[in-house]
Amino acid sequence: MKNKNKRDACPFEGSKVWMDGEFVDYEDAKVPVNSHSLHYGLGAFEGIRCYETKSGIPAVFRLDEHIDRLFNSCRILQISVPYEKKEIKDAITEVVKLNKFNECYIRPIVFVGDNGGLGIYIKDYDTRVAVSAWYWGAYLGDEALRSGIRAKVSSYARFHANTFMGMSKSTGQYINSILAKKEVVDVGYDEAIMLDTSGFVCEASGENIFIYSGGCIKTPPLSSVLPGITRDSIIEVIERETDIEVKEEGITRDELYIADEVFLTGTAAEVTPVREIDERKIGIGRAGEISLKLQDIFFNIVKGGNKKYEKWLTYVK
Ligand code: PPE
Repeated sequence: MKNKNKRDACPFEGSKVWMDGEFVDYEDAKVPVNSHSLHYGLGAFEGIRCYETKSGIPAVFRLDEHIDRLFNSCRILQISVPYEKKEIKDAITEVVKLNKFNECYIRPIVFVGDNGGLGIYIKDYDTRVAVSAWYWGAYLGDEALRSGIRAKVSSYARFHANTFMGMSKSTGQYINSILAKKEVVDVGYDEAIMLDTSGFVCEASGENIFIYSGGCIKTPPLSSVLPGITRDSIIEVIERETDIEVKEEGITRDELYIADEVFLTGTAAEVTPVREIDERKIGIGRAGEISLKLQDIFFNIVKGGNKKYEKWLTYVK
Protein backbone atom coordinates (compact mmCIF):
# COMPACT_ATOMS: atom_id res chain seq x y z
CA MET A 1 0.00 0.00 0.00
CA LYS A 2 1.15 3.52 -0.72
CA ASN A 3 2.54 5.53 2.21
CA LYS A 4 0.24 8.54 2.24
CA ASN A 5 2.57 10.47 4.53
CA LYS A 6 5.62 10.37 2.34
CA ARG A 7 7.07 13.86 2.05
CA ASP A 8 9.17 15.33 -0.68
CA ALA A 9 11.34 17.44 1.57
CA CYS A 10 12.16 16.91 5.22
CA PRO A 11 14.25 19.54 7.03
CA PHE A 12 16.26 16.88 8.88
CA GLU A 13 17.10 14.67 5.90
CA GLY A 14 20.76 13.81 5.52
CA SER A 15 21.77 15.03 8.99
CA LYS A 16 23.61 13.10 11.71
CA VAL A 17 21.92 12.44 15.01
CA TRP A 18 23.31 11.21 18.34
CA MET A 19 21.00 8.49 19.57
CA ASP A 20 21.47 6.31 22.63
CA GLY A 21 25.22 6.82 22.64
CA GLU A 22 25.94 6.56 18.93
CA PHE A 23 26.05 8.86 15.93
CA VAL A 24 23.67 7.67 13.23
CA ASP A 25 22.11 9.00 10.06
CA TYR A 26 18.83 10.80 10.68
CA GLU A 27 17.06 8.18 8.54
CA ASP A 28 18.29 5.42 10.89
CA ALA A 29 17.31 7.20 14.12
CA LYS A 30 14.06 5.27 14.33
CA VAL A 31 11.66 4.89 17.24
CA PRO A 32 9.36 1.85 17.77
CA VAL A 33 5.67 2.61 17.36
CA ASN A 34 4.88 1.40 20.88
CA SER A 35 7.38 3.66 22.60
CA HIS A 36 5.73 4.69 25.84
CA SER A 37 6.38 8.41 25.28
CA LEU A 38 4.64 8.41 21.92
CA HIS A 39 1.43 7.20 23.55
CA TYR A 40 1.40 9.16 26.80
CA GLY A 41 3.77 12.10 26.28
CA LEU A 42 6.20 11.40 29.10
CA GLY A 43 9.48 12.93 28.00
CA ALA A 44 11.63 16.01 28.39
CA PHE A 45 13.40 18.11 25.81
CA GLU A 46 15.47 21.21 25.29
CA GLY A 47 15.80 23.77 22.55
CA ILE A 48 19.28 25.25 22.29
CA ARG A 49 20.77 27.63 19.77
CA CYS A 50 24.26 27.68 18.39
CA TYR A 51 25.33 30.96 16.79
CA GLU A 52 28.20 31.80 14.48
CA THR A 53 30.35 34.18 16.50
CA LYS A 54 32.25 37.18 15.19
CA SER A 55 35.46 35.10 15.10
CA GLY A 56 33.76 32.64 12.75
CA ILE A 57 33.71 29.86 15.38
CA PRO A 58 30.22 28.59 16.30
CA ALA A 59 29.23 28.79 19.97
CA VAL A 60 26.40 27.04 21.80
CA PHE A 61 24.49 29.49 23.98
CA ARG A 62 24.19 28.57 27.68
CA LEU A 63 24.76 24.87 27.17
CA ASP A 64 25.29 24.14 30.89
CA GLU A 65 22.00 25.78 31.88
CA HIS A 66 20.07 23.91 29.19
CA ILE A 67 21.47 20.56 30.30
CA ASP A 68 20.80 21.40 33.95
CA ARG A 69 17.19 22.17 33.03
CA LEU A 70 16.93 18.92 31.04
CA PHE A 71 18.08 16.92 34.06
CA ASN A 72 15.73 18.89 36.33
CA SER A 73 12.84 18.13 33.97
CA CYS A 74 13.70 14.42 34.15
CA ARG A 75 13.94 14.54 37.94
CA ILE A 76 10.48 16.13 38.15
CA LEU A 77 9.09 13.49 35.79
CA GLN A 78 11.01 10.68 37.55
CA ILE A 79 12.76 9.59 34.36
CA SER A 80 16.25 8.32 35.04
CA VAL A 81 18.80 9.49 32.49
CA PRO A 82 21.36 6.81 31.62
CA TYR A 83 24.09 9.37 30.79
CA GLU A 84 26.16 11.94 32.64
CA LYS A 85 25.55 15.61 31.85
CA LYS A 86 29.01 15.79 30.27
CA GLU A 87 28.24 12.95 27.85
CA ILE A 88 25.17 14.79 26.57
CA LYS A 89 27.03 18.10 26.30
CA ASP A 90 29.79 16.37 24.33
CA ALA A 91 27.15 14.74 22.10
CA ILE A 92 25.70 18.20 21.41
CA THR A 93 28.97 19.82 20.40
CA GLU A 94 29.82 16.75 18.31
CA VAL A 95 26.46 16.90 16.48
CA VAL A 96 27.17 20.54 15.58
CA LYS A 97 30.62 19.58 14.32
CA LEU A 98 29.56 16.46 12.40
CA ASN A 99 26.85 18.39 10.60
CA LYS A 100 29.28 21.24 9.91
CA PHE A 101 26.81 23.84 11.16
CA ASN A 102 27.91 27.44 11.64
CA GLU A 103 24.62 28.07 13.35
CA CYS A 104 21.74 25.80 14.20
CA TYR A 105 18.99 24.86 16.62
CA ILE A 106 19.73 21.79 18.76
CA ARG A 107 17.04 19.52 20.16
CA PRO A 108 18.02 17.00 22.87
CA ILE A 109 15.14 14.76 23.92
CA VAL A 110 14.84 12.16 26.68
CA PHE A 111 11.97 9.74 26.29
CA VAL A 112 10.70 6.33 27.29
CA GLY A 113 11.05 3.39 24.92
CA ASP A 114 9.00 0.22 24.56
CA ASN A 115 10.91 -2.23 26.79
CA GLY A 116 8.52 -1.73 29.69
CA GLY A 117 5.44 -2.26 27.52
CA LEU A 118 2.51 0.11 27.51
CA GLY A 119 0.15 1.17 30.29
CA ILE A 120 0.19 4.23 32.49
CA TYR A 121 2.11 2.53 35.26
CA ILE A 122 5.35 1.02 34.10
CA LYS A 123 8.17 0.02 36.36
CA ASP A 124 11.15 -1.11 34.34
CA TYR A 125 11.63 0.78 31.16
CA ASP A 126 14.35 1.93 28.82
CA THR A 127 15.16 5.63 28.73
CA ARG A 128 16.22 6.80 25.33
CA VAL A 129 18.12 9.96 24.52
CA ALA A 130 18.60 11.68 21.18
CA VAL A 131 20.22 14.90 20.02
CA SER A 132 19.44 16.32 16.61
CA ALA A 133 20.16 19.68 15.05
CA TRP A 134 18.98 21.66 12.05
CA TYR A 135 19.05 25.15 10.69
CA TRP A 136 16.14 27.18 12.09
CA GLY A 137 15.92 30.85 11.15
CA ALA A 138 13.92 33.50 13.01
CA TYR A 139 11.09 31.55 14.73
CA LEU A 140 8.41 34.16 14.07
CA GLY A 141 10.09 35.54 10.96
CA ASP A 142 12.76 38.21 10.39
CA GLU A 143 10.10 40.89 10.12
CA ALA A 144 8.82 39.92 13.60
CA LEU A 145 12.23 40.64 15.12
CA ARG A 146 12.36 44.06 13.48
CA SER A 147 8.76 45.27 13.58
CA GLY A 148 7.10 43.22 16.31
CA ILE A 149 4.23 40.75 16.21
CA ARG A 150 0.47 40.72 16.70
CA ALA A 151 -0.58 38.50 19.60
CA LYS A 152 -3.89 37.29 20.97
CA VAL A 153 -4.80 36.07 24.43
CA SER A 154 -5.79 32.43 24.03
CA SER A 155 -9.06 31.01 25.27
CA TYR A 156 -7.07 28.04 26.61
CA ALA A 157 -5.76 28.52 30.15
CA ARG A 158 -2.20 27.61 31.05
CA PHE A 159 -2.16 24.61 33.34
CA HIS A 160 -2.36 24.90 37.08
CA ALA A 161 1.00 24.35 38.81
CA ASN A 162 -0.32 21.09 40.18
CA THR A 163 -1.62 19.80 36.84
CA PHE A 164 1.61 19.69 34.91
CA MET A 165 4.64 21.05 36.62
CA GLY A 166 5.75 24.03 34.61
CA MET A 167 9.36 23.91 35.77
CA SER A 168 9.86 20.88 33.58
CA LYS A 169 10.02 21.18 29.84
CA SER A 170 7.96 18.06 29.26
CA THR A 171 6.89 16.88 25.84
CA GLY A 172 3.24 16.07 26.66
CA GLN A 173 2.40 19.42 28.17
CA TYR A 174 3.03 21.13 24.82
CA ILE A 175 -0.44 20.06 23.68
CA ASN A 176 -1.66 23.07 25.65
CA SER A 177 0.67 25.35 23.65
CA ILE A 178 -0.24 23.69 20.35
CA LEU A 179 -3.97 24.24 20.90
CA ALA A 180 -3.44 27.87 21.88
CA LYS A 181 -1.10 28.64 19.00
CA LYS A 182 -3.35 27.05 16.39
CA GLU A 183 -6.36 28.86 17.75
CA VAL A 184 -4.79 32.29 17.23
CA VAL A 185 -2.69 31.67 14.11
CA ASP A 186 -5.75 30.32 12.29
CA VAL A 187 -7.44 33.69 12.75
CA GLY A 188 -4.46 35.74 11.63
CA TYR A 189 -2.32 36.42 14.72
CA ASP A 190 1.34 35.52 15.14
CA GLU A 191 1.43 34.22 18.71
CA ALA A 192 -0.80 33.20 21.61
CA ILE A 193 -0.50 34.67 25.09
CA MET A 194 -1.69 32.38 27.86
CA LEU A 195 -3.28 33.24 31.19
CA ASP A 196 -3.35 31.02 34.24
CA THR A 197 -6.59 29.68 35.71
CA SER A 198 -6.91 32.84 37.87
CA GLY A 199 -6.51 35.15 34.90
CA PHE A 200 -2.90 36.24 35.40
CA VAL A 201 -0.55 36.37 32.43
CA CYS A 202 1.82 33.40 32.24
CA GLU A 203 3.71 33.20 29.00
CA ALA A 204 3.24 32.81 25.27
CA SER A 205 2.86 29.37 23.64
CA GLY A 206 6.65 29.02 23.36
CA GLU A 207 8.12 32.15 24.94
CA ASN A 208 8.30 34.04 28.23
CA ILE A 209 6.77 37.50 28.33
CA PHE A 210 7.97 40.88 29.60
CA ILE A 211 6.28 44.28 29.80
CA TYR A 212 7.85 47.73 30.08
CA SER A 213 5.53 50.08 31.89
CA GLY A 214 5.99 53.25 33.92
CA GLY A 215 9.76 53.04 33.55
CA CYS A 216 9.96 49.52 34.98
CA ILE A 217 10.16 46.03 33.43
CA LYS A 218 7.98 43.21 34.71
CA THR A 219 7.78 39.50 33.98
CA PRO A 220 5.60 36.84 35.64
CA PRO A 221 7.27 34.91 38.49
CA LEU A 222 8.75 31.45 37.94
CA SER A 223 5.92 29.80 39.85
CA SER A 224 3.73 30.00 36.74
CA VAL A 225 6.08 29.76 33.79
CA LEU A 226 8.88 27.75 32.24
CA PRO A 227 12.19 28.95 33.73
CA GLY A 228 13.31 30.30 30.39
CA ILE A 229 17.02 30.57 29.82
CA THR A 230 16.53 33.57 27.54
CA ARG A 231 14.32 35.09 30.26
CA ASP A 232 17.14 34.61 32.76
CA SER A 233 19.68 36.07 30.31
CA ILE A 234 17.52 39.14 29.63
CA ILE A 235 16.96 39.76 33.35
CA GLU A 236 20.73 39.71 33.88
CA VAL A 237 21.25 42.02 30.89
CA ILE A 238 18.64 44.51 32.17
CA GLU A 239 20.27 44.52 35.61
CA ARG A 240 23.82 44.92 34.31
CA GLU A 241 23.36 47.05 31.20
CA THR A 242 20.48 49.43 32.03
CA ASP A 243 19.16 51.52 34.92
CA ILE A 244 15.72 50.00 34.57
CA GLU A 245 14.30 48.09 37.50
CA VAL A 246 13.12 44.55 36.70
CA LYS A 247 10.47 42.85 38.83
CA GLU A 248 9.18 39.29 38.78
CA GLU A 249 5.52 39.65 39.69
CA GLY A 250 1.98 38.95 38.56
CA ILE A 251 0.73 40.75 35.43
CA THR A 252 -2.95 41.09 34.56
CA ARG A 253 -4.43 41.06 31.06
CA ASP A 254 -5.31 44.77 31.15
CA GLU A 255 -1.76 45.62 32.22
CA LEU A 256 -0.64 44.16 28.89
CA TYR A 257 -2.97 46.45 26.96
CA ILE A 258 -1.70 49.63 28.62
CA ALA A 259 1.99 48.70 28.73
CA ASP A 260 4.43 50.95 26.89
CA GLU A 261 6.14 47.91 25.44
CA VAL A 262 5.75 44.13 25.45
CA PHE A 263 8.32 41.60 24.27
CA LEU A 264 8.74 37.83 24.24
CA THR A 265 11.88 35.82 24.94
CA GLY A 266 12.80 32.28 23.97
CA THR A 267 15.57 30.26 22.40
CA ALA A 268 13.65 29.95 19.16
CA ALA A 269 11.98 33.40 19.23
CA GLU A 270 15.04 35.17 20.73
CA VAL A 271 13.82 38.67 21.74
CA THR A 272 10.66 39.46 19.78
CA PRO A 273 8.76 42.73 20.27
CA VAL A 274 4.95 42.64 20.43
CA ARG A 275 3.20 45.55 18.71
CA GLU A 276 -0.42 44.60 19.16
CA ILE A 277 -2.46 42.42 21.55
CA ASP A 278 -6.17 41.66 21.06
CA GLU A 279 -6.59 44.55 18.58
CA ARG A 280 -5.03 47.07 21.00
CA LYS A 281 -1.88 48.82 19.89
CA ILE A 282 0.93 48.40 22.40
CA GLY A 283 2.50 51.81 22.99
CA ILE A 284 2.67 53.47 19.61
CA GLY A 285 1.96 50.19 17.83
CA ARG A 286 5.52 49.53 16.74
CA ALA A 287 8.44 47.53 18.13
CA GLY A 288 9.43 49.38 21.31
CA GLU A 289 12.72 51.15 21.82
CA ILE A 290 13.69 49.24 24.98
CA SER A 291 12.69 45.91 23.42
CA LEU A 292 14.89 46.60 20.38
CA LYS A 293 17.77 47.75 22.57
CA LEU A 294 17.63 44.54 24.63
CA GLN A 295 17.37 42.50 21.43
CA ASP A 296 20.46 44.22 20.10
CA ILE A 297 22.46 43.57 23.28
CA PHE A 298 21.28 39.94 23.25
CA PHE A 299 22.33 39.32 19.63
CA ASN A 300 25.70 40.88 20.31
CA ILE A 301 26.23 38.58 23.32
CA VAL A 302 25.23 35.35 21.55
CA LYS A 303 27.54 36.25 18.67
CA GLY A 304 30.48 36.65 21.04
CA GLY A 305 30.60 40.46 20.85
CA ASN A 306 30.60 41.14 24.60
CA LYS A 307 33.42 39.75 26.69
CA LYS A 308 31.44 40.06 29.94
CA TYR A 309 29.15 37.26 28.80
CA GLU A 310 31.74 34.82 27.43
CA LYS A 311 30.77 32.51 30.31
CA TRP A 312 27.54 31.80 28.39
CA LEU A 313 29.28 30.54 25.25
CA THR A 314 30.62 27.06 24.53
CA TYR A 315 32.75 27.31 21.42
CA VAL A 316 32.63 24.37 19.03
CA LYS A 317 36.12 23.97 17.63
N1 PPE B 1 7.95 29.15 27.66
C1 PPE B 1 7.63 28.12 26.88
C2 PPE B 1 6.30 27.50 27.02
C3 PPE B 1 8.57 27.64 25.96
O1 PPE B 1 8.26 26.59 25.19
C4 PPE B 1 9.82 28.27 25.85
C5 PPE B 1 10.84 27.79 24.86
C6 PPE B 1 10.12 29.35 26.70
C7 PPE B 1 9.15 29.77 27.60
C8 PPE B 1 11.44 30.06 26.69
O2 PPE B 1 12.45 29.25 27.24
P1 PPE B 1 13.97 29.38 26.76
O3 PPE B 1 14.05 28.82 25.38
O4 PPE B 1 14.73 28.57 27.74
O5 PPE B 1 14.32 30.82 26.79
N2 PPE B 1 10.32 27.20 23.68
C9 PPE B 1 11.16 26.37 22.85
C10 PPE B 1 10.36 25.56 21.86
C11 PPE B 1 9.74 26.24 20.71
C12 PPE B 1 9.16 25.25 19.71
O6 PPE B 1 8.34 25.66 18.87
O7 PPE B 1 9.54 24.06 19.73
C13 PPE B 1 12.29 27.18 22.24
O8 PPE B 1 12.24 28.39 22.18
O9 PPE B 1 13.24 26.55 21.81
